[in-house]
This record gives sequence, C-alpha cells and structure tokens, in this order.
Amino acid sequence: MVSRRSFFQGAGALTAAVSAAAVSRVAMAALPEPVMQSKPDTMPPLVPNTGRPYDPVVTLNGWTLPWRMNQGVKEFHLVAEPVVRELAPGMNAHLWGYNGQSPGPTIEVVEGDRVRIFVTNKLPEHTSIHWHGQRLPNGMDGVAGLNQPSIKPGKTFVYEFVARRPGTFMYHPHADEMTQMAMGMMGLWITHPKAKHPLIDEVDRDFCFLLNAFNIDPGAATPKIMTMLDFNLWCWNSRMFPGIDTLNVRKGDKVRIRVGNLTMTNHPIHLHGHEFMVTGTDGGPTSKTSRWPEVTTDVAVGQMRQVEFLADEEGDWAFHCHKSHHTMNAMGHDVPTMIGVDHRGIVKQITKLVPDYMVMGERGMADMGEMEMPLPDNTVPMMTGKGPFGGVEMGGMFSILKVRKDQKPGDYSDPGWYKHPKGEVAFEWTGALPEPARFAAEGGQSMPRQHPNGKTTEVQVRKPTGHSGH
Ligand SMILES: [Cu+2]
Repeated sequence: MVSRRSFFQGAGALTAAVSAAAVSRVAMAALPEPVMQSKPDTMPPLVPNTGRPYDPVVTLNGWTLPWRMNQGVKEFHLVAEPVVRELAPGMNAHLWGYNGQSPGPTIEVVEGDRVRIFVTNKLPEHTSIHWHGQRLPNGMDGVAGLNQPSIKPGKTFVYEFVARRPGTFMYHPHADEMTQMAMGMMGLWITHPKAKHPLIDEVDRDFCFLLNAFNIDPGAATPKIMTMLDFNLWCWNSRMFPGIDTLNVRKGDKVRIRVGNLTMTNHPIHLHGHEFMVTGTDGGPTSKTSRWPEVTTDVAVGQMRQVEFLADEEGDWAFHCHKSHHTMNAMGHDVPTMIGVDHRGIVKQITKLVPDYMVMGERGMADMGEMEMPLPDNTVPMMTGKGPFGGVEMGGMFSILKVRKDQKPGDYSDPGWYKHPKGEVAFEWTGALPEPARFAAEGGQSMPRQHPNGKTTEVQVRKPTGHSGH
C-alpha cells in the first residue's frame, strides 16, 4: 500500500526530471507499476479480483489495464509514449499510444468508484488526457491550457474523480490533438453499473473497440499528421483486415458491441444475418421507447454507439463499415475507372515502349486481389483475405461475427470456418435457364438514345488535372 503522501513526494521528485529517460525508478516506485502490452492480440476479459465485481468487456485486439486498490481508490497508471503497432501482419506502424500499444488499454471501473489515474508523459512533447463523456470536476476534464497546465515530457500528472454514471466513454489527449490523435493516442473507458440497471441488460459477451484511421504511405511507417480527410488506413483499434480478430460467440448468446469513433469521418457499422438495437450512446443508455431494430448504425465523429442483439443464427457473418472505401487498405484515389474500357489494342502499342506495362481494373478491381502484385515493404494489399471459398477482397474496417452452437460459454477462441449444412450454400447452376426478365424500352439503356446527328459519341477526353480536392 502506498499513501497519497508518498505519491506526492514521488511527484516532487519527478518535477526534477527533464526527459523521459530521466524518470527515476525511485520516483516511479510511488506509482502503480505501469503495465505494458507488446502484442496486438485480443486479450481475454480481465476478471476483477479486487474492488466491486462486474462483467468485464473484451477489447478487440486490445486489453484492459490492471489497477491496484489504494485505500478504497482504484489506481491506474497510463504511460503516454511512442509505440510500434502491428496494423496487420506485414505492416508495423510507428505510432504514439499508451503502455506499449495504440490504442491504449481499456479502463474498466464500476459506477461510484473513486478513480485515480497517473499519467506519465514519455512523448517528445507535452500532452494531457480528456475523459470524453464523463461527469467530473472541471479541473479533471483534461483540456490543456483551459483546465490544467499541459503535462510536459518526463512529468507525471494525476487525475482523480468518481465514475458517476455507467456507460462507454473514450479518452484521448486534449493538447496538440491533431498530431496526437493522428498518431494513435486514444483508448476506451467502460463504467459498469453498480447494480441491476433498468436500461442496461446483462449480456453473455460484451465487445468494444474504437474506430481510428491513419494516413501512412505504402512503404512508410509513420502517419502523416496533416491529413484532414484523405486517410488511407481504416482501423478498428489500430488494426485492419485481415489483422482484426473475429468476434466469436455461442449460438443464443446475448451480445453487446460498443463502438467509439475517433476518426475524422462517420462510419455506418453494419452486421449481417441479425438485427440489433442501439442501447446506448456516450450520453448513457438509451430509453427503451427510443430503440428500434437496425442492421446498420452510423457512428459519427466523436460518438459512441452500443448495439445489442441475440446471436441466434449460426455462421460466419460479415461485420464491417458500410463505406466500401473503408473496407480497403492503402490505395491511390486518383485512378480512373476503367470498367468497360477495352484496352487490348492500346496495350499492344504501349508494351512496345514500356515492356512491363499493365492495365488494371478493366473488369472491376477484383483482378487486383488475385494478382498479388509486388508491394513495397511494410504495407498490406488493398483487397485481401482468404476465406473457405476464395479471396474475400476486403481490407480496413472488416471482421466476422462467428456464431457457433458448440462454442463454450466464456470461450473467445476462433472456431475456424463455418461448416455449412448440406444444401445451404449458393452454388453454380448448370441446368436450363429461363429467359431473364429485362426492362426493354429505349433499347435497354438507362437514358434515351438520342443524338442530333444520329451518331453516338461515347469517348470523353480525360484532361490532366491537379489534385482533385478530396
Ligand atoms: Cu467507415
């Protein structure tokens, strides 16, 4: 047990420190030992062994920060620092995060808990932490300059407040935010209800993750922090498909998924095979009369949406952002659409001049997934992933809800691919076909065919332009 007094002595020693490296072991001894994580795997739920009981969450490709009880106060220690995060197998990013990873660990507490969070800054610049969505004393809200002085490199600050209302919250810096959030600094905070709550159901599985985005050029490792809109890596908890773990549940489980958005755009999150209800926002649980069934819910910037459903259909169900550009990995946006353009003649002429010239996309982009083109080091293909029937052609914000009747309660391991019952998979038809119905007026075209001199002109000249303004 360490008293507050010895903590403040420790903090006094820390003020002498001038850099991250100078944080002495003696000073740190007064603080809860910072717990570090080096792997991007989904860690099993952290069942509380001190403090009041609750049903823990599972952070997708993440973990929950252990705490210590100090005279009735729950003490956590976050360390803001540069980290290396594997975004997907084959790609490591140089990010900023907390306790070895980006995003930082999930913090789980119980409604009414007094919480003390030590924040040590090992970044090369100042920082602070804002506790998004919490009711707390104004001086604990974490806006540098407004509510507190910024935490200089090498310093440790302490935040302390009572977790007043149950819900899903986020934490992130409120000092040089543009840089620090673009670099991956963020985390989730779950306040569990202290007793049975009329608007918060007990569930069998409770998943959570943050939506985040980076702009990292193929072959590079550090995000471009000035990017406003044109991000190229769309992540769940700083992972992208096929690096995002699957959500594995038992048939008949009541499942809750909490999704927070700290990107610069909205994400319509879509689940196949089931309907869900939005049961909570970062403002708290929604009223029962405000809930209706959905299969997609839009999570706007700076929002959290909590959805719940009964997993009563066995199978491997896609779960993804419905913006199709967000289920892709790094790509160039300035590529013209070539679908329907027959290049064969022109390719012959170009290859005389450029022997390895290759035309892409004349039959859609699926060819690109199959081509397995050589990539620069440290990136992942734009459309990838192998399923039991072939290429899944996805990337970014995509995962799979795996519902199995033989998944054991509390078992979060991947059960492998679903074995479909006989006769329940779409198949190729090789028999006789009836004539397909087709709208035949106007020659079957979408626009009336009309041209003043009777000729049809389909070629449009594509003029060279500058950056076309995303
Ligand atoms: Cu999206």
